[in-house]
Amino acid sequence: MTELTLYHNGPSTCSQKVRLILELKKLPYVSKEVNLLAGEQHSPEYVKLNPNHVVPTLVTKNDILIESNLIVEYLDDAFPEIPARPSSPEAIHKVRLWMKYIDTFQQYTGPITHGIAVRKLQMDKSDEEKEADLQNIPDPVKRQARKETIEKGIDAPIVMNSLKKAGEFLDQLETNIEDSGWIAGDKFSMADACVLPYIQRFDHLALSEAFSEEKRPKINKWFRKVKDLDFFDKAVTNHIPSRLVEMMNTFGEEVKDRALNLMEKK
Ligand SMILES: N[C@@H](CCC(=O)N[C@@H](CS)C(=O)NCC(=O)O)C(=O)O
Repeated sequence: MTELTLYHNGPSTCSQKVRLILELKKLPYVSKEVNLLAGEQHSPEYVKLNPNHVVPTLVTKNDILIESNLIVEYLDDAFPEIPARPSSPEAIHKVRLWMKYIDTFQQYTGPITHGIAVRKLQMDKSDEEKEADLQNIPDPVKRQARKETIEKGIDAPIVMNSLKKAGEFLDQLETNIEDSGWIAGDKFSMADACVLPYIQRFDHLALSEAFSEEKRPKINKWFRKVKDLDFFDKAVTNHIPSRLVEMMNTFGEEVKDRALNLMEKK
């Protein structure tokens, strides 16, 4: 019997990766939802577990683990019965390249999501509440970037640049999906788990035209394959309130054409 407690958030991309691997491996865990919109990631109790004020955090019998990609690696090392890595060293190298890439790419998803949708969800907050939210962000660079994103939305330079990076990410992915239909090797692996949440997010933000059958057919097919996995809903869909998906979609539709153009800007 495993003794794992996951501090996570339903829609959070980094949390989705970990839940996908937990479900792939059929590992039971105690679920502790951290409400990011309410700022629970900044609470003193949570910051003791994760000093970076972010989700996810995995608590095991012996340790407190942070960093989603490293948690995924840990799960495969600790529970190898159902593997999340392919077997050939070359395919494992490809998995690692993708994990490294995604670790860098993660910084662009926050601005895209905040710039298109989260800023709209925060409109009801008073100026004092908004300022308090900003002051909770420990890194001053990130704090300033978030401020610009909330104020200017898709016109904030950081959001525009992030959308361009998203287009590059999609190009990279389209050329890397193998004949097997997966990213590395012949099965769903931690590389697919780490990439999926970003494609899912673009889909929620009404940007799926960027990987339509005509535009990026391999991603289109891959995304359908991942969603067909028998543990997909348990790991992903069931944790994301449909009301939130509808809102992300509505706000995405409002800026969709410009966002898609920025994604394709070379
Ligand atoms: N490198 C970290 C990044 C974690 C991260 O940025 N998590 C986001 C959700 S996907 C978060 O908790 N954001 C809260 C905030 O920005 O206030 C990881 O991979 O675990």
